[in-house]
Amino acid sequence: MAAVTPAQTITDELRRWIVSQAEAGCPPEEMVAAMCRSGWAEAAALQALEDSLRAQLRVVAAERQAAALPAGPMPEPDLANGPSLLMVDGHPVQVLLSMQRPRLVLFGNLLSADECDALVEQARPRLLRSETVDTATGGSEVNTARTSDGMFFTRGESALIEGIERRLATLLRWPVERGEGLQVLHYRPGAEYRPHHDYFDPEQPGSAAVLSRGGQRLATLVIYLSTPAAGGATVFPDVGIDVAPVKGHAVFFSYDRAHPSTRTLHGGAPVLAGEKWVATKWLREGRFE
Ligand code: PD2
Ligand code: ZN
Repeated sequence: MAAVTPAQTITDELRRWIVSQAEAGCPPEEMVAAMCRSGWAEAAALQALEDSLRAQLRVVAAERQAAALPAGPMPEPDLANGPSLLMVDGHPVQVLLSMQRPRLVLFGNLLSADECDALVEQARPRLLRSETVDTATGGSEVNTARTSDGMFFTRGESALIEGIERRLATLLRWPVERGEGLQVLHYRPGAEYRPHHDYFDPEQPGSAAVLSRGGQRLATLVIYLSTPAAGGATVFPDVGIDVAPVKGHAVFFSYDRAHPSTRTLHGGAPVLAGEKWVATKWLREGRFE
């Protein structure tokens, strides 16, 4: 049995450990005994077990409900015939990996090396410390969970941007007007983006303002504009997937509901050496003006 966190707080890591042990058939008394050996009081360990497993039951119930619901149209590449190469507006894009839950596709050569370099050079003079949406107000704020620099292009603002947006719209079969402007992020060594979901939580008071402009986010495309020497993977902790950043590659993932059951929790692992540049495209339910 793997080691457990030696603390009395129920961290996400501890929750995942409890769920994985339970799924592997470990009896509850063995989990409690392991936690007690790591310094937990027995009553607190029992409570942590109960809370974590109840929360997991709610996730499973929501997943079952979601599976029974007819989904609306979603951004989605045409992989019906299992292609390893897609010709998109005359540009060859490799399909390197496709999985269903989370819905995730890894593309190769989505952008050429020259397109990546040109995007970086157009973004560089406009970079500012990245901000995230303040869930209370809907405004944006500097956040220690995101230590990159970033900027947004306006849709169609240059011939380069317009061409890339057209290619993404064709690839994902989603109109340009239903996409946010491309965001470029720059991570230096040590910079990271801690795990989060990209959809807006409808329960948060600040979400109304962002949802009023184009509706919910349905999908994300993270395009790698550089290959850092080490680190900087885009990680999906719910499913244990680390996508290595490779210049020109892109990871696409979609979420048909604003819920963790989509398994789209993801983050940018710290860059260990070199620099990481990405361009992110978010696709919305409605027109984003
Ligand atoms: O740069 C990344 O790998 C990354 C990770 C998580 C980007 C985003 N999220 C994002 O732009 O939302
Ligand atoms: Zn993200």
